[in-house]
Amino acid sequence: MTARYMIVASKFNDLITKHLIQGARESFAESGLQEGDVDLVWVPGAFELPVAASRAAKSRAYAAVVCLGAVVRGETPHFDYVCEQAASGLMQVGLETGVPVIFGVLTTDTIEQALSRCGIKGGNKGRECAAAAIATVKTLQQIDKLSGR
Ligand code: INI
Repeated sequence: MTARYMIVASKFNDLITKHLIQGARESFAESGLQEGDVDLVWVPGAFELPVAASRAAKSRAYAAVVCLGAVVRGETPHFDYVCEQAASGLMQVGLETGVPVIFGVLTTDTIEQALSRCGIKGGNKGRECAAAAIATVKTLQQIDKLSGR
């Protein structure tokens, strides 16, 4: 059976996240996955990514969970709280469940910087994250094989 992947995307700054999703989907397709092998759900903002990633990982239905979002620095310290909690929450989910959780959250000072990382003006972080998900799943399979699990 082909491995299934989950994309969890943040609605906040969805102008950016839609492009990250597109990049991730293209990369999954180039690796031979069918559209039906990749599910997508939305959360309101990057702060909510960890709880959704946790639910997806604990379902055991997905080989990896790719989390996509864009946090753009404003005038308040909110930026730092959202970024730090999203990053540490996602790391925690990956370590607790053993399911690779990929951090595809752009953290930038300006929208222009985010645009240049979502494939509009430059590289696409979503694309990179899908490739990281597949590579990490393969590495874990290799470890299981080598260790005789
Ligand atoms: N969420 C983001 O994903 N990006 C942002 O830039 C952002 N800013 O700037 O505030 C943001 N905030 C919302 C946050 O993620 C939560 O959804 C909200 O605090 C409710 O928990």
